[in-house]
Amino acid sequence: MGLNYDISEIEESIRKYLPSREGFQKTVCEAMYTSLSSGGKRVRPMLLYEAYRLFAGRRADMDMVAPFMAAIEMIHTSSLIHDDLPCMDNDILRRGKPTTWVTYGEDMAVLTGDALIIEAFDIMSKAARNISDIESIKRYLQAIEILAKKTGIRGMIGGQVLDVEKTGKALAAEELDFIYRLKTAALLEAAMTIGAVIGGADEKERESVESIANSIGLAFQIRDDILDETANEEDLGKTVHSDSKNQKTTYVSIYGVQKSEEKVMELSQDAKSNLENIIQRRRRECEDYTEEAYRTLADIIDWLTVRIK
Ligand code: GRG
Repeated sequence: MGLNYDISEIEESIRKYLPSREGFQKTVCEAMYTSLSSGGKRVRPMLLYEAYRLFAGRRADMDMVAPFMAAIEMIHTSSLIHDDLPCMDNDILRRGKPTTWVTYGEDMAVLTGDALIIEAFDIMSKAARNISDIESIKRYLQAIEILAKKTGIRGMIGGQVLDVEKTGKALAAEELDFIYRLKTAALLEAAMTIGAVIGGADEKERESVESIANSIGLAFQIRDDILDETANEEDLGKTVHSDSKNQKTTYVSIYGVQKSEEKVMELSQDAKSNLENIIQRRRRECEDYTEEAYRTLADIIDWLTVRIK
């Protein structure tokens, strides 16, 4: 099953925030441009935007969230660049192209990843500076805080730390769960909660959205493990069997492909029914509620459940 979603507007808005490719630091600016323009499903900006629309309703305006959509894709891309480095997974193919370190060298790849993270925070803080009403500024600051938390040691980096330390070693179930929640689910949680916060979700709704994104994120990582085991390099656009090559314990290596498929289905089903629960009140009480974002989010969850790349 494919997803009928036009990502061209998302791509266009991300490109708008990239630095110009000139000056003595041109090499890294080019590597930032290349890594961000070379495909990718754009799942995180997509989820961010749809979660925003879910709560903003008819007031939804992409300009309100565009800086965050660009920022989260930059941070995600930085993590892929660093993850592919020889000192991490040592992979040579990503999004159907040679990895950043293969094209630009290890030194430039480290700097490109670093630059993307810093650029993301620059874009978000500038966006906060450009708005005048206090309520929106508060929401923007909360969004920046969420992204910092979900990227750093309490999020993606924290998960990667254990992942790296445990390479080649057996993992306890709680360690595998920790790695998946932090390394992968945290950034999807950031995407959806940032969208919800800027769209005007209250605290309880924000927490529910975070828990839905957590289920989507765990399902996403397990699906990633399945694809690493079963897909071919051409379809996937990245190195396959990377986990076994790097002696990684994964959900698939413990439970097998069949059980992993079932787990993905179960988590996606949970996410969809919890999503249905939280929008009941919106449907009843919010005058400008629109059904479209909910339907699109449900379609995205279905698509991610069976994605082939
Ligand atoms: C530099 C912020 C930063 C972190 C460094 C290397 C690292 C710490 C973390 C690695 C995190 C990581 C790569 C987790 C795996 C998540 C995952 C399944 C990524 C694949 O995402 P897709 O399928 O990729 O959305 P596309 O190419 O479609 O964007």
